[in-house]
Amino acid sequence: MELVDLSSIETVKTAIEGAIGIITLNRPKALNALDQPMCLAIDATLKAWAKDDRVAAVIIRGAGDRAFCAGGDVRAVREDGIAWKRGKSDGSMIRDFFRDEYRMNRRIRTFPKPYLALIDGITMGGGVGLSVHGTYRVATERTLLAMPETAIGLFPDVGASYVLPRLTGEVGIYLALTGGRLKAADALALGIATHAVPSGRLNELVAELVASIGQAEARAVIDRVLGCYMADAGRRELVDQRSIIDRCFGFDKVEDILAALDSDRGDFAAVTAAAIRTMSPTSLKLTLKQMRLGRTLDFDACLRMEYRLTQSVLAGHDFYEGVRTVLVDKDHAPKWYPGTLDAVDDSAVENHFRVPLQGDLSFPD
Ligand code: QUE
Repeated sequence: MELVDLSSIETVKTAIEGAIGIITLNRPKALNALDQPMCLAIDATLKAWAKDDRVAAVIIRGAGDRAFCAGGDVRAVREDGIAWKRGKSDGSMIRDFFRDEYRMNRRIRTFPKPYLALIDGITMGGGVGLSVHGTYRVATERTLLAMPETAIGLFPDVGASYVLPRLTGEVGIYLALTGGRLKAADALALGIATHAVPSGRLNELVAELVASIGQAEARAVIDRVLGCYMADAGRRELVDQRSIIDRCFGFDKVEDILAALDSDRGDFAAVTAAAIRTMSPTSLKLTLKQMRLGRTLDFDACLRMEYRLTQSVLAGHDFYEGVRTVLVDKDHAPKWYPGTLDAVDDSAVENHFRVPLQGDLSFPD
């Protein structure tokens, strides 16, 4: 097991100020992308703070001025996967990174004290998992939030199969398939954010919370202080499209969703259909099935389903191509395989949902 002291890694800084435990993601050059040691460190910290009487609440934020957290360190996962396919790695990162990330997501969801994420800047994929399962999500005018995994041959994970299908109407399915980006106003309207505060006031907000939270009544104090910092979140953009989204994304086949979008004359439908057509066909089909199933499953079962999917997706093709085209070569010219929705048959989709050879995700504590 782990021999390093997880409470003191450079990429995750922790401190207790007043009665608040503060976690700072500290990989600003990588937009605070999460790697496995960071997941383990956050998990261990929360496990300790859950029982620590000095800590009445937790704040998590990102270092630097661009991102809260851009996602998982998928570049590193891709490299380990390539080495594994060549017999040059035991593939432990593929098995263990997602396991440890999802266990951390569950730790946040079950954390017994108020947990507040300052989602200032880019908040995508794993960054959504670090925030949306907690008590409070504070957005700013710089928030840009999305689940963009279908663009990298993956699927929305970190509990997205629990959260997205429970959003109003078909908006969550739209976000999952297109990777659509939300700003503060839409995130707030959907309940993905709970508050909107000007980015320039976040340090002041943290200082005021540190000064005013005692051991008891942390929740009431946080509610009151956040209320004082609430700002106008700006214009909602997605509301205007709600009827199109609900009309077009209610189908159980991606082909039917595209047909519905194609039969709509508006710009939004055209732009949306074009965006979907750039995504991995396999990812699109997995994602839609995952979202429909997730609606019926509890949180742990959603994480188990997602873990199963990671193991089969990482044994396949499109994740490697997707990370290559978006993050390595940045040519944005993916060659998906299979290359069309037609060519992805139902049995191939079904197979992705099977229990992997190494077994299901478990939750030891
Ligand atoms: C989809 C994703 C991710 C992504 C882009 C996508 C993702 C992720 C990153 C990312 C971005 C900048 C970095 C970095 C990672 O981009 O999960 O290390 O510096 O982490 O289209 O899922």
